[in-house]
Amino acid sequence: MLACGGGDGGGGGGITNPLPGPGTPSATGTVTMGATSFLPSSVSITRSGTVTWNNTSGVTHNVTFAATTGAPANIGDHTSGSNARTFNTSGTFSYNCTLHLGMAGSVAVQ
Ligand SMILES: [Cu+2]
Repeated sequence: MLACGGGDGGGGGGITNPLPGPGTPSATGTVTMGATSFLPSSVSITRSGTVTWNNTSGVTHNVTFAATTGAPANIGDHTSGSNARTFNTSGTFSYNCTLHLGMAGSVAVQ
């Protein structure tokens, strides 16, 4: 649950908002699939925006959405490469990798 605060180590994955106003969603988001986690675990995008999941881990993962309404198609098992999904419905869509317990994230669509 806890997603903010410390523990931001390595990789230069810090989020910098070029525009004033923290939490301003952008049209696109990028999530890196690590060995057992999604980084960042939550992203915010505007409606009709796109999130791309990059699997750079060499580990087989999937993206399985909890919601069946409003969420885009799940991303099946894969070991490398990038997959993008467009979100046309507002709301917060949580997802997980069914292969790794506790590997979960969410997409907030505004
Ligand atoms: Cu996984």
